[in-house]
Amino acid sequence: MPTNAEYDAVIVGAGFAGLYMLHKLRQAGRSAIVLEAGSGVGGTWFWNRYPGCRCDVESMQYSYSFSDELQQEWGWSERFAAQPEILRYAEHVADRFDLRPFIRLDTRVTAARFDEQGRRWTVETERGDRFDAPFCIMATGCLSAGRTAALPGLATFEGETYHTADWPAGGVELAGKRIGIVGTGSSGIQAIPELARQADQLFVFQRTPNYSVPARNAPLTPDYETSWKERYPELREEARHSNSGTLYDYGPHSALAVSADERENVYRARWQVGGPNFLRAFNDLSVDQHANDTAADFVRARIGELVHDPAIAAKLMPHGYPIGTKRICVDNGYFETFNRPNVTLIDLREEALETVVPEGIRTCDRTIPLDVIVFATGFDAMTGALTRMTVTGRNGMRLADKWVAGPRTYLGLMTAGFPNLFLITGPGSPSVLSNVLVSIEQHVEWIAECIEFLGDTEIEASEPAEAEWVEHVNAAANQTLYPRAASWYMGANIPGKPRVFMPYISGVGAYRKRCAAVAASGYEGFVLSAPSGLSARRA
Ligand code: NA7
Repeated sequence: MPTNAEYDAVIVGAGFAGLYMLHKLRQAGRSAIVLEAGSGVGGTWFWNRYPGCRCDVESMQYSYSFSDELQQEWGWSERFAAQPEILRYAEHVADRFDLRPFIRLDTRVTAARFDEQGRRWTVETERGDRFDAPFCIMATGCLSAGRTAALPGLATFEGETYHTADWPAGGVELAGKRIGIVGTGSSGIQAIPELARQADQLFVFQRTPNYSVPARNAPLTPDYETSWKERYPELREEARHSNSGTLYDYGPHSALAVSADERENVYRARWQVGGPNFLRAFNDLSVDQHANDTAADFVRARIGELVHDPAIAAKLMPHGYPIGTKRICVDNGYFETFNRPNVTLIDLREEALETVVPEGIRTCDRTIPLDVIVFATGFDAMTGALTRMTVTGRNGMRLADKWVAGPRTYLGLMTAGFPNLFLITGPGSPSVLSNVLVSIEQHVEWIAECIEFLGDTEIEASEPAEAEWVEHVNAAANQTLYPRAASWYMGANIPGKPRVFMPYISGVGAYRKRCAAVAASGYEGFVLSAPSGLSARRA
C-alpha cells in the first residue's frame, strides 16, 4: 500500500466509526485509507479485553443498521454481548464489506497538519509515514485515550501492572495471584467479579463508590431475536429519533407524582429486569434532585441487602452526587463479590493510599502485598485521543491549544480554524450519552453527504456558529443534574482538564433534526470556500 498515494480522505481509527466511514466513502466511489494504531480492527472492543468486559446496550440495538443483510444474518448470543463477540462482529464487518485492503494496522497517527496553500491534510504516523488528502476524518473514539493514575512509587513496583483498556490479547495468568485493582467505574465494576473468581486475593482500592444496576444478562432466545429482526426497519428508525438512540421503556410520570409504594414497585420491577432501563423509570430522574434521590435511595437499599457485612455495604453506597450523572454502571454480581472471603475493599477516603512499594501498595494503615496491579482508572474522555496528537489547522493553530479551556466545536462535527477536518462523535454531539452506533451512523452519513456536496469546495465551522453551539451545549447540560457530579463527562477525572460538560444532552432525535436542517440549508453556520479564483460562499 503506497504511503503517498492520492486519497480523498484519510480516516484515523478502525473502530465502528472508521469502518463505516470507509465503507460509506467507498460506496460513493471515493478513495480513502484508514490508519489504525491497533493490530486489528474494532477500536474500543479491540483494546478493552479485560475479563468481564461487556456492552451495556442490548446486543440487538448495539449494532449497525445501515445494511439490512448484515443485521439479518448476524446472530448475537447474549442479551448484553461480551467483548470477544463484539470484536468478532467488527472483524466480520471488515471482511463482509471488503474493507481490510484499505486499512493500515499497527499505524499510530501522531500528527495531522492542514496545508493552507495545497488545501490538504497531511497525516503523519509514528514511523514517519505521511498520508495526505483533502479531507481528514477523526474516528478516534470518545473513550480511547486510557489514563493510568500517577500513583507515587509506581515505578518501583516489582509485580505486573495492567490497564483495563490495554489488556493483553493473550489474556493474563491471574490464578493464585494477589491482585489489587484501582478504580470502580464501569470497567472496574465489570472486571472485579471475574478477577475475584481467578485471584487468590483481590484488593479493591475504591475512591468513589458508584451506582450500579444488575445486567441480568442471559442467552438471547430465538424468539426475542426474531421479534427484533422482523421489525428492525421500524425499530431502528424509532431509535434514530429517540432520546438516547436506544429504545427503552420510558416511564411517563414524575417520580414524585406517584405514591411511595407505587414508586418502589416500579423500581423493583425494573431492577428485576436489569440493565440501564432502570434509569428511565420516571421522566424527571435526570433533572430533579428530589426525584433522583428516590432512585438513589432505592439502589443504596439494594446494596445494603446484597452485601452481608453492613460496614462494607456502607462503604459501597454512593452519596454526594445524583444517580446517573456519572455513567450508570451495569454489573454481573458486583456487590455480591464483596461477600467472598478472598475480596477486601479498601476505602481510600478512610485509608489513604500513600505509595506503591516494590512489594505492593502502602496505605496509611498497612502494606498490602500484591503480585498484580490492575488500573481501571478510565480515560481522557472525548478530547484525549484528539489532543494527544498534534493537530494543526490554519495559521499554525494547534487543536490542543484551541481547546485549552474546553472543547469547542460546531455540532460536534467540526471546529473553526480546522477546515475539512471532521470529528465523528466529537465533543458537542450526543456521542457518549447515546447508543454510540446510532450516533456514529448519523455522523458518518452526514459527513459523506457533505463531502459529496462540497466537490472541491472547502468547509469550515464559522466562529459565531461554534460559539453559539458551545453555549447551547452548556445551557442544555445546565438544565439537568449532570454538572453536579465530578464525572469524566465534565473532564473532572483528569487533573488540570477544564470542567466543561462535553457531550450534547438534548437527545439524538433533536440533534439529528438540527444536523439535517443545517445540511438542507446549504450548511448554515459553516464557511464554504471554493478553490482560489472562484468566489467564496458564506453559509
Ligand atoms: P471511569 O468511569 O472514569 O472510572 C475510573 C475509576 O478509577 C473511578 O472509580 C475513579 O475514581 C478511579 N480512579 C482514577 N484515578 C484514581 C486514583 N488516582 N486513585 C484511585 N482511584 C482512581 O473509567 P471506566 O474505564 O471504568 O469507564 C469509562 C467508561 O467506559 C464508562 O463510563 C463506559 O462508558 C465505558 P473517582 O470516581 O475518580 O474517585
